[in-house]
Amino acid sequence: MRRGPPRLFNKKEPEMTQCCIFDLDGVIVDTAKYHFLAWKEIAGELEITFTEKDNERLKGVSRMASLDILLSLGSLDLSEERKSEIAERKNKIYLEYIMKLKPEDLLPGVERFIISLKEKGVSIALGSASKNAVTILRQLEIESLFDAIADGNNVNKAKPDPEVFLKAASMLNKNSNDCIVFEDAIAGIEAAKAGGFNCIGVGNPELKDKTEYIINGFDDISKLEKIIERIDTENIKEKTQC
Ligand code: B16
Ligand code: MG
Repeated sequence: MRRGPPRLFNKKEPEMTQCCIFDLDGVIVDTAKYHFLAWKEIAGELEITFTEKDNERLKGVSRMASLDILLSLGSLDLSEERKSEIAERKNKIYLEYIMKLKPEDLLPGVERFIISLKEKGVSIALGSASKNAVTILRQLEIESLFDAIADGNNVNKAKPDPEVFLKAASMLNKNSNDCIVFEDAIAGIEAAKAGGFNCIGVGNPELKDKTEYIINGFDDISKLEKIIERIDTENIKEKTQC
């Protein structure tokens, strides 16, 4: 029988967290402001009013689904061909901002936290809706920290479908309940829950209705470790009750 508190991240103990899956925008770097600026420019061209509040609805949502939301704000119905052209143009504008990203743009504490997980033997994956994910990781100089990358290029279904997180877990040969997902968007939390993942909400107090675990950011590693210990304890309880 186990004695004392559970040891964190012990790979020999199957109940322990073995993999952490990170969303990109809003968790590793704030690219939402660049998505907003690019969509705002497109909205102006289409004579649609588009505010920062509207932009909240695009977080975690794929590019084409974001365009559909924008068009619905202006009650516009366009052909698929025209929509592809607009999405491509939006991406060109967005990439101009992205190519200026630097390691200093990483959100506070996240790189140090990922490194501390790796030192404990935890596998690290990306689970992002973005088709630009690898470009962004390269700009931030952290691509080599990731053992697997699931993004808009290797999944078909957008969050809140769990496909992107299931893909990340399967790339690492892990089950959902061996993994913790870090997410800032409601669609992302729903995706993680639908896939049976443990999930920690990052930086958005509105997520408290969606998940019991919320952090402001990655600065407080001891708080993070306490949450992960609670998740591991719950996993142990569940598995020993089966
Ligand atoms: P792209 P995440 C998401 O990133 C963004 O939150 C969302 O606003 C964006 O529409 C989506 O990526 C697709 O991005 O146009 O670069 O393919 O939060 O899933 O990392
Ligand atoms: Mg996000």
